[in-house]
Amino acid sequence: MISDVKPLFSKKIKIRILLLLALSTVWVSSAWAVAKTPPGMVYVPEGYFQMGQSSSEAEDQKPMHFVYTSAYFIDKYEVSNAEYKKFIDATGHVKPKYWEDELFNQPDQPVIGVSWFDAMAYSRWKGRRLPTEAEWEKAARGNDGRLYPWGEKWTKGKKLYFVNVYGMEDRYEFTAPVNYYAPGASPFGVFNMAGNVWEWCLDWYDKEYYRISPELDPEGPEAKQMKVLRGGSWINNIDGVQVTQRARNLPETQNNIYGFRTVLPLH
Ligand SMILES: [Ca+2]
Repeated sequence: MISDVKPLFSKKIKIRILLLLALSTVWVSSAWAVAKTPPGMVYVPEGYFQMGQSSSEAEDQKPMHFVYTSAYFIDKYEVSNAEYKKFIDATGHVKPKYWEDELFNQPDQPVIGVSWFDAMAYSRWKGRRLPTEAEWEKAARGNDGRLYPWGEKWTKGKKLYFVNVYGMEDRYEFTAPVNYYAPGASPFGVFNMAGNVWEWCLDWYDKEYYRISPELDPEGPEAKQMKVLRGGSWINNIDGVQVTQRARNLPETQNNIYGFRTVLPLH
C-alpha cells in the first residue's frame, strides 16, 4: 500500500537539509560578492556598526549610535595621481591645484587639490560615487567601536610606520604613497583611513546629525553649506586622525590636505 511507503527523508533530516540550503545561500552570496570585487576595491558586507563616539570632546561625534549599511565595495586606497591622470586624459577635466608641485605630484601619491565637485566628476566617470559618511566610517573601523583603523592608539611601536600624520616619525613629511602603511589598514583591509589626506564624503555636514540620523543607510541631512571630510591628514597629530573625527568645508575648496576615494554600491 502506498501509505506504507516510507518518506524519502524523515522530518528531522528535511529540516537539516533546509538549514544547510539556507546557510549555503548566505555563503554563496557573500562569496559571489567577494569574487566579483572590482580590482583595487574591497567588499564591505551589509550589517550594523557603531558610529560616532559618546566620550568624544567634539559634540558633533556624539552620540555613538548603531547604523546599518547595505553591502558595498570601497576603494582600498585613496585615489592616486596616476588614477586621476587617466580621468583627465579621458575627459579633459581641469587639472587639480598642485598638479605640478613635486612634493605632491608623484604617481602613487594621493591626488589633492580637488574640490568635492572634482571628486564627484571622477566618481561618476568611474560609474561610482563618493562614500556616505556612514559607509566611510564603517569601512574605517568595522563593528567593534575602535578609534583607529588598526585598533588602539599605540599598538604598533614607537615609529609610526602605520599612519601618515605630522612629522617624520612615519617616514613621509608630506603625502605618502596610497599603498603604504599596510599595518595601519582597517579591519576590511582599507589603507590610510587615518591620515595622509582627508577624504570628501557624499553627505552635507550637520553637527547635530547623529542625534537625528536614521538607522538604515543614512545619507546625511538636506542640503547645507559644507560637505563632510573624514580621516585626518598628514598635517594632523595622532588624535586628529581618529576615525570618528568629522571635518567640513565648502564643496569648492581645493587644498593640499583633501583627497577622496570612491564607492560602488551593490544595489
Ligand atoms: Ca586618508
